[in-house]
Amino acid sequence: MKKICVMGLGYIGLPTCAMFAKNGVQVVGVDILKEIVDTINKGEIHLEEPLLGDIVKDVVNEGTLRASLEPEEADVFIVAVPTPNNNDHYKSCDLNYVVSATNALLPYIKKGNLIIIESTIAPRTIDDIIVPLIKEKDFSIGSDIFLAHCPERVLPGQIIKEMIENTRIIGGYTQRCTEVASNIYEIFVTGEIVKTDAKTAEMAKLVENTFRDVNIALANELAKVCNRIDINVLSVIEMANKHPRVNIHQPGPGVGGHCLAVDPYFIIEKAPELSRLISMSRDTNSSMPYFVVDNVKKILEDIADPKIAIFGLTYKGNVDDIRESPAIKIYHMLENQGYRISLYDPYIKHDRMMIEEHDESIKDADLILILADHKEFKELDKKIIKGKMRRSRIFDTKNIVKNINTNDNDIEYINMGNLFEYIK
Ligand code: SAJ
Repeated sequence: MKKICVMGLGYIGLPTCAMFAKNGVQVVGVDILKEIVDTINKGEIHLEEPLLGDIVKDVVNEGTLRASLEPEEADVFIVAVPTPNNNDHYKSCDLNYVVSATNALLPYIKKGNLIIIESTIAPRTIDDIIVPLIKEKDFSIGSDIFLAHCPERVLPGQIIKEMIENTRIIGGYTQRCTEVASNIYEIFVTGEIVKTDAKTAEMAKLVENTFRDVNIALANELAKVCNRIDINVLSVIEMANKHPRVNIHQPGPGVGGHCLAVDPYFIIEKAPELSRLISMSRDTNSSMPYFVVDNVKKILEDIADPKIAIFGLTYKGNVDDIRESPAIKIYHMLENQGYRISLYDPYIKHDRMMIEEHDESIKDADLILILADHKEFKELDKKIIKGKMRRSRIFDTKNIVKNINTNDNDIEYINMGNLFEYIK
């Protein structure tokens, strides 16, 4: 059986280690942070993801997974390190971690080895950046050693299930590389294995998230337009989506996370003058926190020294992840403008932020501002809201509340649909 060395033990690297180890492969997971390495060697995990903790515990106990600060000789090397945006004009792809992880593993490479880059990378990175690094070692790629880009496409919160069941794109530098890499994923992937070349795989991964970002931007733009001309955007989207070939996404307070808010820029950087639609969609989605703050101001215009209870700070519902979260941005903007604010989020631990209990957070508040679609917000306790708030008003930017609606007489319920009635 083969041995695999995985560089990076984050949201993708660790589940990848766990899945190979669970299927009997010897795995060494490498990370630069000692705390992470120590945690995993104890059979514990440092991030929240259903099912992952149990699998890691088992494979560490069985001895198939081990963590280390240094890479070691193996048959297959997988690079799964972050690729943030550079702080430049186009927010281009920062390849520093990918390049340094690749350089770190090169001294351990032998003839016959396979290197896989799983990190999301700008199109042509394998051809233009990684191949020259490997060629410096005098290896011939496709015969001595093999190289492929195999992007992951898993959804946080269901990583294990999706890692097994999703279609997997395998983009080899040569056809032989594609074949060799496909054999590895066949160890645990039950979804379809799609074989292509490296640059097509790079672009396909970016385009998936760009598709979603552009469609959310359309929904957000429609929300702005409809509220300008007194039309309920949520009804419009619901109706339009009854057409069999229409699927408009949902408007909201903006787009967060480490994928949709990051990946489209990697396409833009390669041909900025040709990617106007992608660029404008990014701008539209990034403008939504300002739209929310402007309208909160209007909603609260008639109240002296208002208090806002923010419900949900994560970048999306039912996760504890606040990376690139538009909710955090909105919170800081409102705070800077002098509003009294309390925070409530059932997914965030109290010591991480000034999170209060539900009842405490809405005490004397004039507005509940919902910014994440956590399932706990579907049913709100009307009695407690009526009893505790100074003014019973909700602005639900995610349209998540189901037991209170715009016709409610006791509680003023505002969402992206009827917002125009409150901001004139
Ligand atoms: N959002 C909206 N309106 C919508 C849908 C989402 O405003 O109609 C917002 C969410 O609230 C959130 C953001 O978009 O702030 C992104 O959420 P998401 O659930 O669309 O996606 P991510 O970033 O959690 O994960 C995406 C997934 N990609 C696609 O669905 C095409 C996932 O499959 C990828 O693996 C992941 O990016 C990634 O790693 O690239």
